[in-house]
Amino acid sequence: RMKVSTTPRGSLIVFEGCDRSGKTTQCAKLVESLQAQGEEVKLMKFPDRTTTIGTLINNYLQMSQELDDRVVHLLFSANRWEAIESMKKTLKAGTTLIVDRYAFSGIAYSAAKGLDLEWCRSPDIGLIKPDKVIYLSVNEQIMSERANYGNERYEKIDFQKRVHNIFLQLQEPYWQNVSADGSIDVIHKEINTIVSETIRDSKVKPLLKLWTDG
Ligand code: T5A
Ligand code: NA
Repeated sequence: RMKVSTTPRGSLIVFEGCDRSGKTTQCAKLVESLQAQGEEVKLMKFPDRTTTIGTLINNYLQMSQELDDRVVHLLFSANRWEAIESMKKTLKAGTTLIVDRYAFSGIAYSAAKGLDLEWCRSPDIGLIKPDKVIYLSVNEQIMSERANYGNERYEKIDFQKRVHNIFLQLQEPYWQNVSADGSIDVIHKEINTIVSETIRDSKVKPLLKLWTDG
């Protein structure tokens, strides 16, 4: 007889948003509070600049290298695919993944440069489908106040507005918009509630493929 694994799986929780919306800040606080609640949890971020592909992406973002828009788009996608087996393993072992950016950033930033949205989506079809996407949305006023952007390639207000508008077109039923205008702690509490529910609900659900299943 086949032995059926009974370990409840972990959840895939993705954070998306424009630059400086507070994703990294909120991911770190969330991981801390989930660990305090006794959850098995691991933090990841895309781009993962530590791999060979990630190094190419980093050079591009820091303007030390020019690449064709399509090339860099495919590199961002490949940087997710190279992580997929390890993500699957982690989730199946019961560990929740908190992921700072995913395929939706891939589409939003490339389409904001003028590439066709459906072309941008195709290389990421079949990645693991998130159980929840938390979209941190910042209003224009706050965005310009936090606009002491660094020197990376996409850190300009008008470009960020285009990115935000494309993110809005990508929303699906498993997305949750969270206003990122308030204090770090207020935003954290709202996120904590959403994520605790998601972890509870996804334990017995199968892992699905993004833009392929359901
Ligand atoms: N990209 C990414 C693509 O083009 N394609 C892709 O497929 C992917 C995955 C790098 C770039 O790559 C693009 C998108 C990006 O342009 P990155 O490495 O995630 O992506 O970018 P980072 O520079 O690391 O992060 P962000 O600029 O997106 O910032 P965060 O993480 O949203 O914001 P955070 O938490 O670092 O906060 C920014 C500042 O605001 C303060 C923080 O203290 C910090 O100083 N802050 C707040 N201040 C007031 N009130 C609050 N509530 C605050 N929350 C945070
Ligand atoms: Na970040």
